[in-house]
Amino acid sequence: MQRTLVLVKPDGVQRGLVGEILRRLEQRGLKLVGLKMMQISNEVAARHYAEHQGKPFYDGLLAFITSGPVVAMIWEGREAVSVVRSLMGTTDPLKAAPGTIRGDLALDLGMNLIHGSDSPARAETEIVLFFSHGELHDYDRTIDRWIRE
Ligand code: D4T
Repeated sequence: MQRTLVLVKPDGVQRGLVGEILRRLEQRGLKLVGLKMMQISNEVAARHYAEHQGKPFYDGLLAFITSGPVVAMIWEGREAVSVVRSLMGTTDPLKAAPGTIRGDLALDLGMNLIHGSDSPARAETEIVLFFSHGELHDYDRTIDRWIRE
């Protein structure tokens, strides 16, 4: 079973889209194993977006992600990383397909509502960056027998 980090970014919180985004992930059958509202520190933001350091949009990206509270979540399921990425839509909402979170709810690359880990290896790093072990929940869902064959 795979786990992935999802962030509802500050624009999603401000626009009241936390419930809508959570609903889409939940209804797909993914299992929520961690959830919290938090303000991302400059240090965590810099580690999270280290791959973008030096790019023209880096400073704006850090200012944006630390500008207000986010909702951080860990979702579990088969192929959870790619399932979440496909539900999110492509990075630029203008190019994101209708039916995806970004394709239905966003318009701007710098305000693209949601983050999802982009590989299983990244997911493992990001989960540890955002959550302590005690904040993650192992539990059985009776409904899983109707989601997984
Ligand atoms: P995140 O990491 O936020 O989930 O987005 P993606 O995984 O979909 O895309 P990314 O890492 O390539 O970009 C990170 C973040 O930077 C913003 N961005 C990106 C931007 O403002 N201008 C740009 O030109 C690019 C490429 C949007 C998402």
